[in-house]
Amino acid sequence: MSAKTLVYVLGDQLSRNISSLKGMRKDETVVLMTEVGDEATSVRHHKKKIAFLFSAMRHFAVELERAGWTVDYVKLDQRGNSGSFSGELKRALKRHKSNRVRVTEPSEYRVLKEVESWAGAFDCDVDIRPDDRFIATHAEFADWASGRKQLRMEFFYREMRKKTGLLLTEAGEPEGGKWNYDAENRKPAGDDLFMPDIPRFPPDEITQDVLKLVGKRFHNHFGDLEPFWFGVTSEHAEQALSVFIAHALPRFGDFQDAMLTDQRFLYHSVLSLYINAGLLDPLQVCERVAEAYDEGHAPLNAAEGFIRQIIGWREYIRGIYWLKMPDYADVNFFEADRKLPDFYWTGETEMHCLAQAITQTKEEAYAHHIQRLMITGNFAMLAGVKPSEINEWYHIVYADAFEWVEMPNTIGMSQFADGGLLGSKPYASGGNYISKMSNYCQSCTYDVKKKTGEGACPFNSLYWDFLARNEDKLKGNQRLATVYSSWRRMSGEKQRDYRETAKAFLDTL
Ligand code: FAD
Ligand code: DLZ
Ligand code: SF4
Repeated sequence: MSAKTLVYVLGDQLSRNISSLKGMRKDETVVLMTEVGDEATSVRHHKKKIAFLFSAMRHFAVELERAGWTVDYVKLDQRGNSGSFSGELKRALKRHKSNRVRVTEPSEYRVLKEVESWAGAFDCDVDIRPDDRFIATHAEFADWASGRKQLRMEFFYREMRKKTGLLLTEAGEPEGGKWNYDAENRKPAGDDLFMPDIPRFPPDEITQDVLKLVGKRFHNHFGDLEPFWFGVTSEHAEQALSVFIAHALPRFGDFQDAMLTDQRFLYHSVLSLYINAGLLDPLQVCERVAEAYDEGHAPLNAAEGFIRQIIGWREYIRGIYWLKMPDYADVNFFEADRKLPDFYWTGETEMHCLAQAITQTKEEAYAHHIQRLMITGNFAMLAGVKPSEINEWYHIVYADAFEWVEMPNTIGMSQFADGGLLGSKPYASGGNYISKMSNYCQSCTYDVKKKTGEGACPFNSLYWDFLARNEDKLKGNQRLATVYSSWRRMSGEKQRDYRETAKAFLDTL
């Protein structure tokens, strides 16, 4: 009998229908899964994220074995574990006397390059399969992008709606007559709203073993390991999806941009970690949401808003990553060079909005989109933090962070470090926006209404200082014409006050 093919399943490929397994015979295949130190420390991931992935990997291996596959699973503390994907492949090829590997294309550029080196390094056949869990292929995105002066998510999203048929009428028109209901998704939340709670899954024996391992090996990584409540199987993830659809989806749209003190999840789904690891299929998630709309359970602004995040933003972000890597990692449009302030690691700051977003990030490995974009991201851009520093922070701190999705969101969307490739203008705001969309300012030491001087909300002066500092680079941007004309109408004295207040604050960082 000839040697078996190794199917290498990576930690974010935990899907039963993963392309590397399609068409394979169980009696001719060994599924290889490995916990390797290099992946946990390529950036020093949040403890909860490592625990989530290791536990989900171990549960997935059991599920595959139950379905009749032979699985060779290498634990992190197993004797002889070399600590890298390549090292573990080399050992497994020898162990199974095999010279054939099949793998679904890695989601990350660095790992793809590693996989591409295997055929030469180990004298074996390497079959890299496309990842068909995404809606657009690399070629489709590149075709769509080629020849366009500007890339904009909205136009790509419409193509994805047409391709999937989601929320389209029988005539092929967008449900309700409009493609996008974003304008209806900006209600600030009142303190008195009833907030659904998200499901929490008590750690079983497998997870408890992983928690011990992670507590020991990665004790000096960022973040709290416990309480650990993430789901770790596709069954858990399905439950989380059902609870979201039943209780939170109907108001997801209205309060998508809202923030409230001590309300960490609001009406968000907290599904990104499951989708990114492969425990939920993104298209099926969207189909369930579209069904909820068809059945009259969720309004159109909620269903469309949610579906747009997945088949619009998530796909668009991935397209940009593969179109622009590896150069994308080094872009720095504003030539920003500030070190990341220490409080990003502790949450210890008088700025209540930042303290809230960072503390919950430390405890949950989660913050919702507006906290990432308009609090931690906005602050870093206004303060002139170096894009690579803030990029690494986002990669470390969130359970859903994989470079392909984290990097364009950070470097492109939140820092505008690509100079407008991904989005049309910087997401910069002063304290006004935060005060309108949250109740954070009510509990802050700073006064959001005060613009300059002692006690003034730092976002106010940083906002104008950022615009003034980068005027040469931004003045041609039509979407900023009004703010720049306000700046120019300000008296010289007022402009000076803003800039001096900003400087005094930045000097304290
Ligand atoms: P919901 O608000 O419930 O949204 C539903 C789903 O839509 C999410 O689960 C996610 O799959 C998808 N989605 C929403 N927005 C985006 C987006 N901009 N890009 C891609 N998918 C999106 N998302 C990640 O998955 N991993 C990251 O590492 C990541 N880093 C980010 C860094 C920054 C600076 C910013 C501004 C955003 C980042 N995002 C990232 C996007 C977004 O913030 C998260 O997907 C979202 O907060 C996850 O929470 P949720 O599941 O409750 O999302
Ligand atoms: C993020 C991560 C971590 C922390 N550990 C592992 C691991 O030990 N084994 C594994 O297969 N995958 C891990 N991952 C996810 C990989 O980094 C992810 O599969 C790649 O980024 C894909 O390119
Ligand atoms: Fe944040 Fe300023 Fe509001 Fe304080 S006053 S919470 S620093 S926006």
